[in-house]
Amino acid sequence: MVALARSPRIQPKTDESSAFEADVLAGLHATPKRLPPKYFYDGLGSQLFERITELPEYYPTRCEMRILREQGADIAKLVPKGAALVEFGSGSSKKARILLRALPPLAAYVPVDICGEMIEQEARELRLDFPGLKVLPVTADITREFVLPQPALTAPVRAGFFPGSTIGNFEPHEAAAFLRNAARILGAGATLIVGADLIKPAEVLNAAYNDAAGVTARFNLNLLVRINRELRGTFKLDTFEHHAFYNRERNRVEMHLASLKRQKVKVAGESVDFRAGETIHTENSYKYSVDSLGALARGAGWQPAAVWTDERGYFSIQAFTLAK
Ligand code: AVI
Repeated sequence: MVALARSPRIQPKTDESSAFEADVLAGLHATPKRLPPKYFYDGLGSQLFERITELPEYYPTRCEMRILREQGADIAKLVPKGAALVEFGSGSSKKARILLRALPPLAAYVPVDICGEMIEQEARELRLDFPGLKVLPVTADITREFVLPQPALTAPVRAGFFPGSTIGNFEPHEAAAFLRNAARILGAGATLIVGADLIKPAEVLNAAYNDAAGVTARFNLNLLVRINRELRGTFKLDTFEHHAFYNRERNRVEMHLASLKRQKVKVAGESVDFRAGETIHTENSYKYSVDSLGALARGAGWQPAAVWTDERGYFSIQAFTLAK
C-alpha cells in the first residue's frame, strides 16, 4: 500500500479526479458524445480563457467591464450599506473590484469558487487593496448549497454577484436551479446582480467563438490534452478540429470537437470509437434577451429590478430582488 502510494506513476484518486474520470467516460460513451464545460479550466485552460477575454472578436468581457465602470454607481444603489456581497464563481474577482469601488461600506465580501487556492490568493490581494473590507472566501461548488461565513449570515441583508455570463454555460434548467439555490443562500430581501450575454446577429457570435488567432480552438482542444494527461487518454490532437456555431433555434453558441477520421481512442483503459466527422459537444453558451432571463428568474422566485446594457445592446447586467 505504502509503496503504491509513493509511486510517482500511481497517484491515489481524489474525489475530484474520480468525478472527472466518471464524467468523461459517461460523456464519451453517450450518444451524441459530450463533455462538461467545467473541465475546460485547468491551469492552461484558465490562461487560455484569460486570453480569450482580450481577443478583438470576444466582446462580452469588454462590454461587461464597461457597463460596470460606467453604471457602477447606479448598480451600487441596489446594495444597501452594511450588506454582505457574495460573488458566485469569483475567479480573479476582477469585476468585483470595479463594483466594490462603487459600493457603500459592506459587512463582508464573500468570493465563492471551486478553486480554493485561487480565491485565497485573490483574497490576500483584495485585503491589501480594500483595507476596510472583510474578505471571507468560501471554497464551494456554486451549483450546490453552501454555508456562508457568520458575518455574511448576520448582515441585515445579502447581495449576490454573478458576472461573466457564466449563467449562459448552464442549460436553462440548470440556470433555474442555480437561481433557486442563490435565493436560498442569500435569503429574504436579497438582490442578485447577473451578467448575461444577449441575443445578437449570428455573424458577431460566430466570430467571437472562432477567433482568427485560434485561441478559442486551443481552449477547446485543451480538454483533450487534459484527458490525455490525467486519464491516460490517447487523443491525437491533429485528428480533432474545433467547431463553433450559433444555433438560432436554441439561442446558443455550440462548441464541438470533430473527429477528422474514423478512429479508436483509449481513455482510462476504455475504448471509444469515433466515426469520421463525429463530434464531442463540449459547451453551450446560451444567449438571453432581457425578457427571457427575467422569466427564468421569476420562475425561481426573483423579481426583475433593473437592467443595464452597452450601447449596442450586446451585453446586459440585470438585477433581481427577493421579497423581504
Ligand atoms: C465562461 N463563459 C461565459 C465563456 C462563454 O463565452 O460562454 C466561455 C467561452 N467559451 C468559448 N469562449 C469563451
